[in-house]
Amino acid sequence: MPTNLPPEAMDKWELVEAAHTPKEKMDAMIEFLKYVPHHKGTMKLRGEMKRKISLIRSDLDKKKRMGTGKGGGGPKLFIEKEGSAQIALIGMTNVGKSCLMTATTNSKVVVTPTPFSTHEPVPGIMNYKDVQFQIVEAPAVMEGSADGRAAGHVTLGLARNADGVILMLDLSRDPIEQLELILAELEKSRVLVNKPSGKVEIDKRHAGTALRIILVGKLLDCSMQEVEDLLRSYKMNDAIVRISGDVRLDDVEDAIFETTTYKPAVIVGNKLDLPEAAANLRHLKQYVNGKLPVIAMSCEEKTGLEELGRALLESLKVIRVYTKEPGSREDTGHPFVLKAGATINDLTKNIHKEMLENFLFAMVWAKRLPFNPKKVGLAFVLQDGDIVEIHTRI
Ligand SMILES: Nc1nc2c(ncn2[C@@H]2O[C@H](COP(=O)(O)OP(=O)(O)O)[C@@H](O)[C@H]2O)c(=O)[nH]1
Ligand SMILES: [Mg+2]
Repeated sequence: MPTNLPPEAMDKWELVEAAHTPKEKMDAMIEFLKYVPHHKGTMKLRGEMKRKISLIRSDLDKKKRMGTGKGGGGPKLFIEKEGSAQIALIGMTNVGKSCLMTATTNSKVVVTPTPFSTHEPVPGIMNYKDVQFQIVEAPAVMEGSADGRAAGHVTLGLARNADGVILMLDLSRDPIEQLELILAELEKSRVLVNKPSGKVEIDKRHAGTALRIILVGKLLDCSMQEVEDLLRSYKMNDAIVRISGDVRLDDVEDAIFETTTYKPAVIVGNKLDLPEAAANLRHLKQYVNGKLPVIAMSCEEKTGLEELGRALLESLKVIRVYTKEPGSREDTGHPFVLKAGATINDLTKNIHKEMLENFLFAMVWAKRLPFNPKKVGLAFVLQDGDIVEIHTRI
């Protein structure tokens, strides 16, 4: 549903885009909101703006408190990323999130039958086959989290900021109800776990050039002219806009406000050791119907942990590439974790920029090759488990 904003709102939006500091941005957003009419089509936008305003506000408050030296910073909103990927652990209270943290990571969290005992995000590192996942336990989700209940802005902010999410359910209670509640709260804060059919990317770093729209996909309910008119109405006169897949005019507007983000997700059904759990797991799998991976486990009995590691690796689409010094017989044992589809070029750049300048060739050992090792160039596409030896001029 389109927002159909009045021209005054469009003018105010230009000030949001032009803001230099968080405070300026927050003030401009508050001003902008005054001109956004209340109707069904603007609900999403209003919600998102309020969320952003409250995030900036609590950040500024925290800085102020720390600046004057009075009291401690309040709940931590974001956790510094560590390891190869950050995963937000999301679930209702008492499903076993803290238990999963103690079973898989080095973190010291408290497992208790008391509901809502984890108020702040708690990070821990989980090692899986040489990849380090940073798991962050988020405060429990409940109905109304997206509107800020029970530290909801912390929980959903974490999900938005992470590289992926674990949706954790208690299999001894109705898992479908829990999943629907979590997905509804995530969706209200515009964090989606199912791949969108299309993508709109707006690159605003091209001030001074003309507006360029590159269409590789299909516009479902509008023409190119309408897309251009919409962008210009928000004063986007010098951006590069890439549209791929199936896209609606609504998606273009979403992209202008940077509202929707997509996160890879793994569903975890916990407490498989309890009665009813097996039957509930069957219902859950039927309901999810292969759209997301479902891992069953018992944190208490420590089963299903291996499967979780594998599912995370697959959903995040990362690969492990091992390197070896020329002349050495063994690889270093510490892989580089790269995005699937990465090439020798990406790997070399990752090791050292100078290495790329002096690159001669690489030797690759891989199961899929008929002869090992194979001499390759920068364009060679790597796969999980490949071993590489890079030869340079110096
Ligand atoms: N039977 C069973 N109980 C579990 C399991 N995992 C957690 N629990 C229990 O569920 C309760 C809540 O666990 P906790 O990890 O604190 O949940 P959180 O609120 O999601 O962090 C505790 O009493 C745990 O002992 C499990 O796999 N099986
Ligand atoms: Mg907990």
